[in-house]
Amino acid sequence: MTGGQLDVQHFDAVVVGAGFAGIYMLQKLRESGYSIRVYESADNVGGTWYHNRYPGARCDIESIYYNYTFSEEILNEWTWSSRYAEQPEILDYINFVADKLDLRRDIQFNTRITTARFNETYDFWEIDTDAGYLITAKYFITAIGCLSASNIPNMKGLDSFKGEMYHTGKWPHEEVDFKGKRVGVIGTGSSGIQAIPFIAKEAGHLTVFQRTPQYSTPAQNHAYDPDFLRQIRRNYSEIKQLMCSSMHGVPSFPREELAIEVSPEVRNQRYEKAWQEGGLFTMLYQFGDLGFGEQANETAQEFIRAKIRQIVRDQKTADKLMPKYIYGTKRPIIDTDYFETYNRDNVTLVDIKAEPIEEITPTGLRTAEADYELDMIVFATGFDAMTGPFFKMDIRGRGGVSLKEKWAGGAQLKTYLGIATAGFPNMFMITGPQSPSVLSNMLVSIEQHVEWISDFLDYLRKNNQEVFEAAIPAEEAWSQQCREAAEMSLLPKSDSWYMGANIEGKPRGILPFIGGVGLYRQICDEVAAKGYEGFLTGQASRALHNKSY
Ligand code: NA7
Repeated sequence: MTGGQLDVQHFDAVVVGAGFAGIYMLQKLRESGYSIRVYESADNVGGTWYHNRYPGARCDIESIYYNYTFSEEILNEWTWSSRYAEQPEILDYINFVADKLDLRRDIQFNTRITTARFNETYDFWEIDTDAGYLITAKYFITAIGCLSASNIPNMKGLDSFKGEMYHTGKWPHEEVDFKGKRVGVIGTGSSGIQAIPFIAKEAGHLTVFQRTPQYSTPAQNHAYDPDFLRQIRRNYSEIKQLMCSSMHGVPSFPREELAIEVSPEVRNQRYEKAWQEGGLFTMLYQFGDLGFGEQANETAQEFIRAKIRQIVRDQKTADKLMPKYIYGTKRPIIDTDYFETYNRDNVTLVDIKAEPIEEITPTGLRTAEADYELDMIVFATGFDAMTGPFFKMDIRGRGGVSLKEKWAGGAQLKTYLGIATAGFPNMFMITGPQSPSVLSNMLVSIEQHVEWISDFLDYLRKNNQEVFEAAIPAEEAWSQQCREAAEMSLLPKSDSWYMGANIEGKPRGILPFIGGVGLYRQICDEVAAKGYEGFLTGQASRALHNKSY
């Protein structure tokens, strides 16, 4: 406050979040001469990689592809140590980029955006923070990540627990000591499967509470050979082109050959090779029909189930670990010694479908069958994916309508390209719902969105257009296209977070666009080439309503 008046800072753009997306958006808009401020609730850059620091946390995309590609200098100056980088190394990398580009001076840390309202009289966003001051910005850009709203299930007695309690997605910065403790892990998604082998090595006893058994294949992580890295650097422009035109943002493609058309021997040889090679999509890419044909998919499922039976010595435990859903309809998981961990004497597996958790007690938890005494509970229970991070803020567009009202409570999710949504002028979402995002190497998706948004802003400036908004028919058509694409795949057949099925009360529906990053890029480029078709642009938001596109 100065002289009894509230200080209001104005920027061309306000970006929420200083993870990979936010800091690249900052760099891009700074280059184009916009005034920009990034707000970040944490005390440093990193986003997902700042918060997900549980033991064993590492990326499931190969390091050489999981980095920025916009700067040759940055590419050449950074050397990854291993095939799948650990969380501290990725966080070091983000810090390295932030320092190199001198980005911190435009980032306000320890500040959470609580509310953003579009002011239709003046055509700017009014933004409140938990630090209590107001900001205005012409453009409001979310870079809030897809998996940043952690999900702790609302279990009876949760507050009564007297021991330590953690969520993998909000891991403390202080070291967590498992030594000699009785630890319970709830959840066996990617996070649980990464953390469990690490915790088991230290804990006195580890009890894993599993709801859905998972397919997981070995990551086959290893240190990088310097010669290999030199070769990658030499060929990076070609590699980048492959990543950008691919399905999942990595430079490989599914084979065309169909699993149902080859002999069982050929199938098993391929699956065995994939198992030995490691990689997130390696198994799924062995045949062209694994993502679409249930019979074909069953062959990959059976291969993995047989591997689990071979690895896990106790047959009762192995039975509990048998996954049954359609492989690939939940995000594939890669691990290091996950199934082997169940051969340890200090590890017990509890199937909570057979004996549901009834309540958390002061000293542990109670299932329908038994009481488990625990010193620590680790929730590896995932996230309210993609839409959840938006609902942590109160975002209001035209007529004061909130985004939550628009998307939640049974309403169908609607966006245009996952970048914008009708009724919310001058707002961009980086890797928003209905973009490929979580189904891809996030870095490829982030760079594509940031560059596309930046080009669109330059177009608006050049054409003296003050406001843009997704047109309703364009949004309807895109959202329909997303649903139809999903229906052609096997994804809707599983209760995954891709379908919003992990969160009680969340409307069921496909969250990402499943058509792949190559096709998606092509669509976005065509929209741009046609003068940003599907967007209304003009001098004032009030006039946009009368326009057709
Ligand atoms: P995920 O993949 O959503 O996994 C969450 C796990 O927690 C999964 O096993 C869930 O079982 C389980 N879960 C969720 N809610 C409950 C309740 N109420 N009770 C018991 N168990 C529960 O999250 P992750 O953090 O592991 O991974 C998220 C992404 O990060 C991952 O896909 C990668 O992209 C990186 P369910 O399968 O729903 O039965």
